[in-house]
Amino acid sequence: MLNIVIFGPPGAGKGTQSKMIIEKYKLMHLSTGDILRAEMAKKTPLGMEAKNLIEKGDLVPDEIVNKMMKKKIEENADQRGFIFDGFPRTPEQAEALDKMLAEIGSGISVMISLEVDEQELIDRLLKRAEIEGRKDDNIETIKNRINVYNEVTSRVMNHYKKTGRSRSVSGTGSIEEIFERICRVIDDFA
Ligand code: B4P
Repeated sequence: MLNIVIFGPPGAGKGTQSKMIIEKYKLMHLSTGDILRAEMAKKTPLGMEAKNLIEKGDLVPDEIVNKMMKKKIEENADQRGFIFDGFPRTPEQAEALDKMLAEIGSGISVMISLEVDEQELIDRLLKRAEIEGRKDDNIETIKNRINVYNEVTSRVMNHYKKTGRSRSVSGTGSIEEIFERICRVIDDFA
């Protein structure tokens, strides 16, 4: 299997690039943000629990997200591979993901971290707010999401650095240029 973690702060372009990666490499896209927003739209118990946390820019508890992802991985173990977008977001989630993949005889091929400076992240998310109207794309929540990334999520990098399977890519420039940089990394590990 080819299993990729696409990593980076909110607004780095994870979702944008994932859509292009799945087309080229025929992988399954697993975005915890998208799955949680779908649960919120259906007003399921999980969605109702996630709603307040997401709208404040806080993380949904590890046990909820891990359980949700374990189910998706088990149901789709016959895929060519996965792109994990927005997951793992804590070191605990990273360890849980290793176990989930080991259970289906697989593992992470590479973690790609998109590097974008903070002002550019804020500008992108405020622009998206005008287009999509996502409740968590307002300045107060964006700042909290960036803090959560700096305080908690950035520690996930160390997990993959230890295995030698992490690469940083500049996430600034045109979407196509960034995609080319990402493909070069994937082709090295595929
Ligand atoms: P996510 O949905 O993962 O939100 P995100 O970090 O903002 O990334 P997204 O993929 O949407 O944006 P992208 O960078 O592609 O998470 C939302 C919330 O869900 C979290 O805050 C948390 O509460 C919860 N959650 C999710 N996963 C969780 C987990 N594992 N554990 C706990 N809680 C979890 O793009 C942003 C914008 O930039 C877009 O408008 C795009 O068009 C634009 N853009 C992209 N590339 C560009 C470029 N090169 N130039 C200019 N603009 C660009």
